[in-house]
This record gives sequence, structure tokens and C-alpha cells, in this order.
Amino acid sequence: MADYVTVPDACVGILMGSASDWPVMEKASATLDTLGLIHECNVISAHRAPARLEAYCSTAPERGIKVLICAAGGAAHLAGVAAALTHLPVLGCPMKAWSTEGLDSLLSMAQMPKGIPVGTMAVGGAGATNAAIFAAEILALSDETVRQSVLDFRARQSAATFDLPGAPGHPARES
Ligand code: AIR
Repeated sequence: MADYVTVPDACVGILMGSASDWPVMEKASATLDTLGLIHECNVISAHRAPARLEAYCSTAPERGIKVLICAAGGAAHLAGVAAALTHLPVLGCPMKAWSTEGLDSLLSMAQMPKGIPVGTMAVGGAGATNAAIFAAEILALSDETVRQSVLDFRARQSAATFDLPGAPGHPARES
């Protein structure tokens, strides 16, 4: 039996270097849910479980996974190693770990050598949410249902800005 979680019909795989990344990465999972994308989540550290990472990445395309979202902190090699192990597009989510406010993770993911790209997002929750939206936008190129759910998501987001209260001392104008 495989020592990672698979979900039938999943098209996105979220990988994390540690369970300690989950409080941030659950934003990616929740956003994929909002967009209607079936996904699977696994903790597979590139450093602590390299053989499991290779097994996961080498079987992901044949199981229908089309995009990987990889989160790690510190010397964050997970996204880069996953990108090396599969031709699937890999989105990197740099986690704020124990030092440098996540700059270490950001540079580890962004500064890939040429030939093996990682689409690196912002540090932390914004990057986690954006990785899910970006994954949907990739899938939307070839899937009309996903395209529509991305458009709906954006329309709801635009509409929501009209509901924001004004800044203190600058109340929203009545329309
Ligand atoms: N990490 C785990 N294996 C390799 C790396 N880069 C990262 C995790 C987490 C941080 O190390 O992704 O962000 C701390 O992990 P832990 O398990 O010590 O809490």
C-alpha cells in the first residue's frame, strides 16, 4: 500500500514539508474547495522522506493530478525536488518557519536553476490562497467548468469589495 494519501478524481496535489505547515496551507485547501477542485493533501518532506516524495511524484500524473502545490519552510527544497521529479506544473508556497520571516523559504523556491521552474507564490497565507487560484486558472485553460468557477470566484470577490466598510473616518459612500 502507498504511504501517502490519494483521493479519487483529485486533479491537484498539495504537498507540505511538515504538518506544522497545515495551519497556513489549509487556506489553499479551502480555496480549492470553494473553486470546486478535488484535491489531496500530504505531508512529505523532501529531506525527511525523499523516497516517498519520489513515489508520490512519479505516480501523480497517471492518477490524474495536473498541478502540484508544494509548501515548505527554511531550506525549502520540496517544490524544486517535486518539479525535478515530474513534468507537472509546480507552484511553491514559501512558509514562514523559524527565521528570516520566510525569506529563506522564498529564495529557496524562487531561485531555481534554469530548466526546472517553480511558480513561486508570496510567503504565507496570501501565497497559499493564490496557489489554489493559480492552479484553477491553469486547469481552466482546458476545462470549461473550472473556467466558469474561476470567473464566478472573481465576480464574487469584486462584488464583495463594495460591501467593505469605509476606512475609519472615511465611511463608505451611500449609493
Ligand atoms: N521542512 C521539513 N522538511 C524539509 C523542510 N524544509 C520544513 C517544513 C516546515 C519547517 O521545515 O516545511 O516549514 C519546520 O518543520 P517542523 O516539522 O520541524 O515543524
